[in-house]
Amino acid sequence: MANKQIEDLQVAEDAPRYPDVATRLRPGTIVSVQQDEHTVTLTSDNNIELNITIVTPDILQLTYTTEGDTRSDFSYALDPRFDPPPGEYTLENQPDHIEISTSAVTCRVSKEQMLVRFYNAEEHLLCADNRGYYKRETLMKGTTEVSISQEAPAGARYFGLGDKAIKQNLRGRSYENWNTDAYGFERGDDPLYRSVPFYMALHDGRAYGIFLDNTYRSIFDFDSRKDRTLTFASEGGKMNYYFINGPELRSVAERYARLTGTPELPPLWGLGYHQCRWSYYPEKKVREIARTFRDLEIPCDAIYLDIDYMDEYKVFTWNRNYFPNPKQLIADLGEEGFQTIVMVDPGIRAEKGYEVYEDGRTNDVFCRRPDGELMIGPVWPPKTVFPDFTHPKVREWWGDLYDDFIKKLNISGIWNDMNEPAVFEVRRKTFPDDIRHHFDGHPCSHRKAHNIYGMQMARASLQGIKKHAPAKRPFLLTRANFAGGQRYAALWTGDNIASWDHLRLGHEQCLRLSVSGYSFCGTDIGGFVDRPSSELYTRWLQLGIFHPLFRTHSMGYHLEGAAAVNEEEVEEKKTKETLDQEPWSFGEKTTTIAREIIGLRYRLLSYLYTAFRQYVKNGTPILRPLAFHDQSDPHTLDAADEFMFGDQILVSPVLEKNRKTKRIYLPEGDWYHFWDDTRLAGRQKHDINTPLSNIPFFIKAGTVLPMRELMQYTGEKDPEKLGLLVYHGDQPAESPLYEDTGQGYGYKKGEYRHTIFRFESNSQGIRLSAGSEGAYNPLYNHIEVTFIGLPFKPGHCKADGKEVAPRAVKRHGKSAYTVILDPGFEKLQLFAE
Ligand code: MIG
Repeated sequence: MANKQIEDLQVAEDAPRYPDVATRLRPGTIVSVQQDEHTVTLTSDNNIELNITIVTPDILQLTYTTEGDTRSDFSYALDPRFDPPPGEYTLENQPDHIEISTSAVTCRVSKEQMLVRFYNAEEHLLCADNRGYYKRETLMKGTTEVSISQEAPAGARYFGLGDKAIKQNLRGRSYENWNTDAYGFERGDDPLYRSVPFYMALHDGRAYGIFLDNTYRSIFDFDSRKDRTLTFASEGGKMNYYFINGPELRSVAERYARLTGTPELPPLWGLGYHQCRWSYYPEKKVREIARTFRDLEIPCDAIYLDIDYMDEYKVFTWNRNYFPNPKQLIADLGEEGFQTIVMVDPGIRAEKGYEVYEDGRTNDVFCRRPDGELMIGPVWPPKTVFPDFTHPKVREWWGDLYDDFIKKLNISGIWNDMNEPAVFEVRRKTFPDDIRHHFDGHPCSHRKAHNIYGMQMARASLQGIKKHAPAKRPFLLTRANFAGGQRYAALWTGDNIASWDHLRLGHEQCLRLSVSGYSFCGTDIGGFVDRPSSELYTRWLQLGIFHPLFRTHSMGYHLEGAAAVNEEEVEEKKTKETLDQEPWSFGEKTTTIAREIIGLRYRLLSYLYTAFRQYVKNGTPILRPLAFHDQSDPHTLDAADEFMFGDQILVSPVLEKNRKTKRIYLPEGDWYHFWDDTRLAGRQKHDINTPLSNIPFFIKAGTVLPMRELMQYTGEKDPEKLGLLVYHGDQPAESPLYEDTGQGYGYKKGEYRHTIFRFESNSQGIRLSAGSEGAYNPLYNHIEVTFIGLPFKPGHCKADGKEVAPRAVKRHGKSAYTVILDPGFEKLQLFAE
């Protein structure tokens, strides 16, 4: 019920006045029910309207409006390409409630107070309002809160919410979504760089998700007061949320990712190893780093130029002392197989005569204060203006700035930083609330646009890169982002620290991001702030193999977030210690291990690429906590370290110092220890050794694991062979393999090959078949199949009707067998002797 704090005041001459007056609204009784093809509209006696829209049978959208709400269904988060058939629904008007049902869910709304409950098709209650919808507005500020309070039943667990730096289960605390430059953040710090107002709940073995599509600062409280209440709230706008049905955690994550979109396939080199540093300069240094990778035979595909390549931090310029001929440098690096990625910040130096600034003024692209003045603030340059990326014309203008970079200089990748947007000197670290934004034709203040500023910057950058190099697959990295921004760019978790806890945090954050729609993520390997020990660096690099973005980065001599560094201080520091963080900077032993680790990533690239394609197509998170593998097994819920990398690899990284052994949990199925081929039973714990030389990971029995040929960079040469490791299992199993040229868009015209390997076994032998579709012919000329864990000694072997001879080989002191096959083989049978 509407409850005005101050009501029925007699306006007398001496009527009291107040600094502000608040109105609190809760729904009264439903007095009208209307329906059209996909939406039911319920209206209460105090004029609150609840619209329930059937998006798909598994996804319902709920929006609440009150008098004064300007209606707009505009959303940056939703993927415009997501256009599924909504499916049918039925509506029942019962004495005390309204019931809306699809084939998968029922949404029941009580007539008193409009309380909402969701049930599955078997009528199990999944999710229920306790106090339901609430809105607070004040005379001076307008809407200050829209929220929904639901029950948080005992035992329910909560996942998702983007990049929060805590363990998986969100329960017991509240979190804020407000993009923040969080240099040197620590465990539990909140908010961080990005906002993904989406979470998944798991209760009684059933999962569902809630996505709050509202860009204002939002608060998610997962029973922080221990009163079994979950509240999600925004500081403005409309209550607009999606209920996403499961029952598997995995399918909730997939549905969310399809609703908000996935990126295109990256270039294959984007999944290679990347080396970064704040900053490699001058040019000689960049060449030396590149050369060293090749000399030491440590694979690497990309090298980054951080802000020091610019002239006085002016975006789209070069410091000609450090980089006299960028075109030549980039071409030479390209010759050696290095892609160059450069940083571009949103802040533009406000300086007469600087072309980008002048041109931006002419085109009126910069953010303004309510009274029309430009928003000027300090970032790297002392006076900086900022494009309003929420304007389509500004995005186009911005995209065109990349013309020279992409076309003339042949830069392969762009790195967008500081787009929270970050502002120096003020404690608030960003724009004032009242800065104006276009918001694609829905003008608003920064309160509404803040959280999507970085996302729209990434969108503008991507648009420009693609426009100016339409034949190439783009590579873009961004720091800030919002739900749906995974469509535009990869991201890294920001300015972390070289500590053991940060290694664990990075692991937790990447899992969390991945199940929140954001698979293309990684951390600054080794830590951005401070220097890791050789052991910490090694363990971090090992975890990095299994993060889609695989990049070492560090701040080097840039002290404590200082702006331009004093050269003398740097020189002094250099003589005292080295802060280098290249794979060879930690002594010979570590260099050897690093070479092996990075090499392994390159051999696993076909597997990762296949998982990436599955993510692009179906929204399947590449990284998943074990609960997403088998939520019916309570042990998976507590497995903090173990995670799935794709469908068939389980990883248990070493996240602690000096660990010689580790107790791990394996879920249902049988698993092979990658490093010694022992077969381990699932649904139990195992003690394993954890030598520094490798990271424990396990392959599901029945898997056909593709192993790419080792190369120094992804496009070094045409591979001669593809390896297939066949891990024997008792159950039939399928393994996908996706292949294409790794670059360009030929795959969209059918130039790809998607193969499903089927593995079956019985007491007489095994059968392996391959079914492919697509017009691409892989470049290798043979396949080397290795059978691991055979429970019998092989006798004869037939491939597509022809006899082939298995060769016995020793692997990790155990016997395995290999056969050589044609790339197009369809059926192989291996009989027991
Ligand atoms: O305030 O460009 O997170 O990766 O090296 C520091 C310099 C600005 C922050 C990024 C970091 C980058 C650094 N930038």
